[in-house]
Amino acid sequence: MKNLNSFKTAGIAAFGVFAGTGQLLANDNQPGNADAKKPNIIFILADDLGFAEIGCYGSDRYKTPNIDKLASQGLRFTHGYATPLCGPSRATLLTGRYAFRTGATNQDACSQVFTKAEKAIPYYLKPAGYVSTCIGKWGQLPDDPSDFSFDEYLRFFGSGVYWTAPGKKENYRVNGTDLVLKEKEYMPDLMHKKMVEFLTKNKNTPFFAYYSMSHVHGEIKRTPDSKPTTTDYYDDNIAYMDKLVGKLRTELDRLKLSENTILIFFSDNGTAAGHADAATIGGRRLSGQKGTMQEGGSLEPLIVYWPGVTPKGKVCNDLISSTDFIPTFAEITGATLPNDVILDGQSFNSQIHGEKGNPRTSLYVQLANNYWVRNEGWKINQSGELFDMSKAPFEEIAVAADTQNPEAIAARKSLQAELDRLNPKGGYFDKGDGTGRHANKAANKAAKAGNKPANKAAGKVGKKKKQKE
Ligand SMILES: [Ca+2]
Repeated sequence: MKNLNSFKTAGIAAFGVFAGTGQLLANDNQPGNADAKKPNIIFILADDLGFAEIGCYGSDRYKTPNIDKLASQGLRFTHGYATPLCGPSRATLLTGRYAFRTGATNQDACSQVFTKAEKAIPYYLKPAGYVSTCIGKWGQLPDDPSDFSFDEYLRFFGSGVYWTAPGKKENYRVNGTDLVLKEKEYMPDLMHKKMVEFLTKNKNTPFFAYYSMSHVHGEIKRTPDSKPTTTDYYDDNIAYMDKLVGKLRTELDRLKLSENTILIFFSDNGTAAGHADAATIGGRRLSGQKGTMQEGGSLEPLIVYWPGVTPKGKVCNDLISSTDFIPTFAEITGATLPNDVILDGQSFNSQIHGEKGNPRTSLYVQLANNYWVRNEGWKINQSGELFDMSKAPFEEIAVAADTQNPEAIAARKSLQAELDRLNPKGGYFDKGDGTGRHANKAANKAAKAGNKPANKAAGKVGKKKKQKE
């Protein structure tokens, strides 16, 4: 575990090494115990929140006491990965399938190619007796959460919705009814209220809640707690997000739901460019940021707390992909997964139970036609470029094509074999502008008019209106 050793030598206490105990913890909620009440799952998904913006991950600047507490009680992962941009990330996470299979290769493709023919997490949990809700962001994805098997929802449109304003009313939708956010109403507080309603109504039924936060996606605005003298609202937004996690836990306690509820905290992609330099650990920022193919784009905070099950305050360095949630949830809930659909994840239920399990040996991430596979120490991309990850997540060192290092040669061979096995080129080909943001409709239109292949025309198109991410 070369890269993990580097964490230790860097003196970052946040990166402890978790040695699996192999001990099966006694708990009535063990999967397979037919007499046990099935656990609830609350999946908190922050937006654009990076790895280096959480206290327990070693953030120099930001304080997140409630999320840190969750980690100190539960299990904290140091190698949890998502797709580096909002829409494609959510499509991958919710379906458990890579973009070359679903077509969700860029933001626009998420609404144009990715369809409700793809099945999302609640589709699999429903037959296992779970009711589900989606609260918050559904931006970039097509249709409504109800089209992806959520029983109920509150969704807003776009990203980073906080306040309505006279010149810019914020719309949202609750179970098919369109509403307008009132003046002085704060969307994150409204979402919290909706979550409490859902928990109260379903306290006696196993539930899955996808809590898709507005924080900390831009445009960053003041929070209800911001002081009149505050000038940096970003710090306030991270603090408010953390406060909402604490408020949720207070409500779970009040409703006596805490003991049988699995709380998961994750983010959809790394820190946005404007905030990446401030997101440091031990004075160093991560390589890359949101929208890039470096660690700063995809490495996320991932914390799982299941009272009585997750080992207390442990750290797990196994590679975890956002595609892994579906098989993990299936194992926990007893849900059946189909044989005729390729799901890319693998369960980490064993690690959640404090066992060694069968950790991933490699992990895949894709955005547009850029992709990579990495293992503990090395990473290879779509062009066959190899990177030494021993100094990741801060540095990714390019390895010369003619390297004679036997470790590098072996890594190149095994990682390339994994890419060949996945065969991304055999699936959907991204026809966007290469950034993962745009489908570049203008280029496609021009290509059609000029009878040229869209991919060749794409390079000749000028600046397009920037879409909200
Ligand atoms: Ca995002």
